[in-house]
Amino acid sequence: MKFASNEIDLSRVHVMGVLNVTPDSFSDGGRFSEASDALEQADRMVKAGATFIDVGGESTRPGATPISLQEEMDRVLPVVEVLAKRYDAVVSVDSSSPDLLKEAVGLGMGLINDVRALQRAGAMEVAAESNLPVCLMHMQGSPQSMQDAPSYQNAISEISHFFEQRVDACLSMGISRENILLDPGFGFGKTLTHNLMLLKNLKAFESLGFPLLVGLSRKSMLGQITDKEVDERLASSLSSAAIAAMNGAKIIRVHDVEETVDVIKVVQAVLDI
Ligand code: 8Y7
Repeated sequence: MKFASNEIDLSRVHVMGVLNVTPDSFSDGGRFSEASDALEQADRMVKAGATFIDVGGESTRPGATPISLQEEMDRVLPVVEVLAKRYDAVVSVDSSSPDLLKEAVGLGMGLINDVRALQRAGAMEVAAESNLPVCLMHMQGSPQSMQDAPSYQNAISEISHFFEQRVDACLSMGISRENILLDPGFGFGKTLTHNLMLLKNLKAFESLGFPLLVGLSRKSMLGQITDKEVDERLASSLSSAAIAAMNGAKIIRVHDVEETVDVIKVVQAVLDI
């Protein structure tokens, strides 16, 4: 798949490093809110072997207060520009805002990572115009309310149905089939049981024919299982990365890039035999 100037072989498993440029992001506590701190963090992730760096300025943590578009643009765009100039890694942008995404195209963004699956007015048009790959993530509800009472008759089939609908909408807007990735959205309107079922049955989504991206790193489902705080979830994050990669995920979105790269090397070696 071609991400701006970068051709990435998605028959193999890749690591995406999370770069939060949001002051209230739950796991970094805002330590990387300053652009220069963000750049140091990005530097470490690239050197540790991240294929993608996912830059985000809006916290989608359950219950987080929405920020203004101007604030999101001020945080994200300068970082995207510098990273795209400085590194070979693909610069992914975690945003649902069409105006921001439009600006980011010209600054070297390589992937649109939209947790709202291009459902905001104008977002699909920007994605189509950009010719860039887009990750369509499933979420039940909105970040404000999604963890109130997640409910499914059958999570796998409902999420698959959502994917089919969003893919059809994208294709009819002129987004190319070759530019679509899917993500079941761990923790986005899902109970622990839903999340575990999705992780165990990830291959069901693989059969839709699009590469899978997943994010499990430090998420509350891991805290529920291990009874550990967010800064004590490295081992559980790594085990979830290994399971996801064994079950077909091609891009694993994580905070701890160096450790996850080792895990993925082991999984890839097994997959290659
Ligand atoms: C995901 C994500 C977040 C995810 C994709 C967190 C932006 C919450 N999670 N994007 N973003 N998939 N594609 O805990 O699971 O990192 S934010």
